[in-house]
Amino acid sequence: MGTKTDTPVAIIMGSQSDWATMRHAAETLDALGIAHDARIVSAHRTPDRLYAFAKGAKAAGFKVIIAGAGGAAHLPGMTAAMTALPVFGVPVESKALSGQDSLLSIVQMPGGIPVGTLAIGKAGAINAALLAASVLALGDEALAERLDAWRARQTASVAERPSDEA
Ligand code: RP5
Repeated sequence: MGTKTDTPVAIIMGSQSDWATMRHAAETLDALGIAHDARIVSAHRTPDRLYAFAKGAKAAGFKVIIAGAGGAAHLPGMTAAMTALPVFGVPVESKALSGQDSLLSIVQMPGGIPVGTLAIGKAGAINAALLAASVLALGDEALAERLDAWRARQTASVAERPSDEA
């Protein structure tokens, strides 16, 4: 990994096919004004790329890593094995097992190597971004205010009663 970046969040995913899910993390970070860099890094198909990324992520300036993968989803755990940066894992919904394989692969880490595991699919991708924002907001008061405002808008958007039109 080359020059240092001011981009605090790396979004990595095992395949182009994961982007349909992981773009929700990117969009949520955009809404909060958090710079991010999205990359395809496969634990199985590009192991050397994974090694270079994970070993160099902290020195490159990243502060949080969001890692999405499906099926035999080793990407978040292998990344966490090679960096002490916080890693949030997003189980991508697989065709064969609806993402239950992804979820169990990501969540069942051995004690000592943590991956903060989110829900399967879009909700997990959104929440990974929000967790990344919460971590970064600890040292960034302006971001903390944007996050509070985002949550207040969400609260305000919930109607008191259901509508037939919705
Ligand atoms: C995993 O295999 C990827 O994270 C993806 O979710 C899954 C399927 O990949 P493709 O066959 O669509 O490239 O490594």
